[in-house]
Amino acid sequence: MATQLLETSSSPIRLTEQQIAFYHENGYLVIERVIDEERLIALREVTDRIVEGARGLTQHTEVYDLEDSHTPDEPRVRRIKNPSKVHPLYWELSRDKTILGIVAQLIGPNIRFHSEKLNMKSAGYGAPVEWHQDWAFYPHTNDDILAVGILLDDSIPDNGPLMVIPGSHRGPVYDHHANGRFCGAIHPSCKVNYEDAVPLLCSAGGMTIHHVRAVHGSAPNYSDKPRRLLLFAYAAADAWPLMGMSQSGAKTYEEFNELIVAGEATNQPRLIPVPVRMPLPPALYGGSIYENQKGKISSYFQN
Ligand SMILES: O=C(O)CCC(=O)C(=O)O
Repeated sequence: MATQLLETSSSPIRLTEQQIAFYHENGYLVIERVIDEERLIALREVTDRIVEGARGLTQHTEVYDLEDSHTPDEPRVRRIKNPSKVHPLYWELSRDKTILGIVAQLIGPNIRFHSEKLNMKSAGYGAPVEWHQDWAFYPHTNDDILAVGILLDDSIPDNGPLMVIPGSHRGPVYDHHANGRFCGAIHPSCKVNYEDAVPLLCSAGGMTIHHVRAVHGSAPNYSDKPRRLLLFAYAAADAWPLMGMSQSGAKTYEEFNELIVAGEATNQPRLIPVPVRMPLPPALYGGSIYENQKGKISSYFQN
């Protein structure tokens, strides 16, 4: 696996030719030391405070996706939704020049922010995410789209690291339906080589990248170490969302263009021959991937 040591924060990070080739061949990359210690500590503090805000809640909200075992007295947060709308530290990170500079080397200089979440995977009970392709949730006119994952904690074999199946981004889009509805998890009948999966191990402050078509998932976290992963998805500006602009939260064309975080917008989508399945009819359970996947037929990961 490609784990690389590069310059720290604020300064640009230039990927080597090998790293770029590795990403295109395998559909993922791990880069150590992207954000510095000071920022990491601040992010963890902010995150702890936000989690504490889930005390007293009895159901999911616009901000919190709750573990099934959550209670109002013992808050258990599975995900902070749209973190950049919740705290400016996350917003700054989503527009960070070092991160966008890395993304530009993989999908080009014109970049649109697509979506985001902070998956908590808390020590002892953090929920699994069943195997899936992000592409099944948000197909576009081309697949120059990726998700960056900033590690707030070390990602180690035991704490439910994100796992990717190398090369799967060059394969089919698998069936993510169950009982005639989208469920955000790969159907058990699909032939996927799960035994090839690679855990994206990385120190806190480092970053994972996975291609929008890469098959990925993660096991529950029964260890005593948390694994918080802040995920930002970015698309080439000419990748047009087949499900419409609203998937990125944009109500108008102007709002859609406000999501450009580097380079320029375009009204000329680039079309390439990529396999697509629409995530329709929509999932029975909405709100997050964890809820979507409750519609699945069988589980790969035991919860
Ligand atoms: O947090 C993880 O391990 C998986 C994240 C993911 O794939 C998702 O939330 O869509």
